[in-house]
Amino acid sequence: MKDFDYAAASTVDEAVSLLAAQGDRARVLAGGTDIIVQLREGLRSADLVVDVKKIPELVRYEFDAKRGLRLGAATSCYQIYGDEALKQAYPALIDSASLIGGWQIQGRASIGGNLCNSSPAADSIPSLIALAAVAEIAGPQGVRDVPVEKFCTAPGRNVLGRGEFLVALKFPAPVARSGSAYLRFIPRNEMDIAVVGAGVWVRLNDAGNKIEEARIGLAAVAPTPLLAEEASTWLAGKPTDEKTYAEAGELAKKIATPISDRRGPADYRTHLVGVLIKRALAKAVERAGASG
Ligand SMILES: Cc1cc2nc3c(=O)[nH]c(=O)nc-3n(C[C@@H](O)[C@@H](O)[C@H](O)COP(=O)(O)OP(=O)(O)OC[C@H]3O[C@@H](n4cnc5c(N)ncnc54)[C@H](O)[C@@H]3O)c2cc1C
Repeated sequence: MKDFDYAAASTVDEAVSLLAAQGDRARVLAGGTDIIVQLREGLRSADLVVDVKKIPELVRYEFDAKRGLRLGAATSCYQIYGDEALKQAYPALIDSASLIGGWQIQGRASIGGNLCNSSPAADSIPSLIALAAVAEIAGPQGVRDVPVEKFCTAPGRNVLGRGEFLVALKFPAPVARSGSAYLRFIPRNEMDIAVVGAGVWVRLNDAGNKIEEARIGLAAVAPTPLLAEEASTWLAGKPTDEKTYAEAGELAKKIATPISDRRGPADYRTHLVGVLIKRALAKAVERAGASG
């Protein structure tokens, strides 16, 4: 591994100054489960690595049922998945946090790092998209917000500019009769990269027999994770039944442009989009408390 300098920022401003001074020769370090591997294997290089875990607001989260969730970008998966209130409010997020790597990885890996690594197959991103999370970014020009579905721009690339870094992910407050779920397909039971990942959020009518609103996020079917807009909009007003879920899956397949690789050929991945959306919708609807 090539030598690099290490600095631990203790404030957001300090991190911005350190990052801005080094430009694209600086890298942020959160849990290190991607970046350390990438630096060691020469997939990325850096002259300076800026550790953001000493910035208090990066490693904590605040949840209020009326205001929503503010998740510090370097908060590790293990910090959130034991929280019953979060499990109730944002089950898709907890589904994702619980299956990233194994326990050892979850002790280090952050949801913010998973987003900033910007892999097309990242397991948290479909859930973040489905839950309408917004990325709060700090930089030399101040703070800006970017919806997660607009964050990734290409495999391993995102909207972060010189001196910018992710401070927090902000989630809207949970609403009544809503539910969410994340499912992925992998050839093994665990510790594998998603062949396809699907995150779903739904809000039901008072009777619990129709979907009023929905959002679907997809991973591993395009160069970046996607919001399946047409399928999401189409679901509004539809009954909570298998036919609806299957049709939404068919619509979402239209935006899938997967590659073929050793984990699966493109047509298989496209087929999986339909299967996973159907199952994730059924789970999200059940969690939302559907009737009948
Ligand atoms: C054995 C193993 C199994 C894994 N299994 C899975 C899996 O099942 N599913 C899955 O999705 N992933 C998996 N991963 C990858 C997963 O651990 C990472 O994507 C993790 O979530 C990244 O978080 P981190 O805190 O470790 O980030 P780091 O490695 O510290 O950083 C990741 C990237 O994001 C940048 N970055 C981090 N934080 C910020 C920030 N706040 N602002 C700006 N840039 C930032 C870094 O510079 C780096 O480029 C696995 C990794 C390993 C080693």
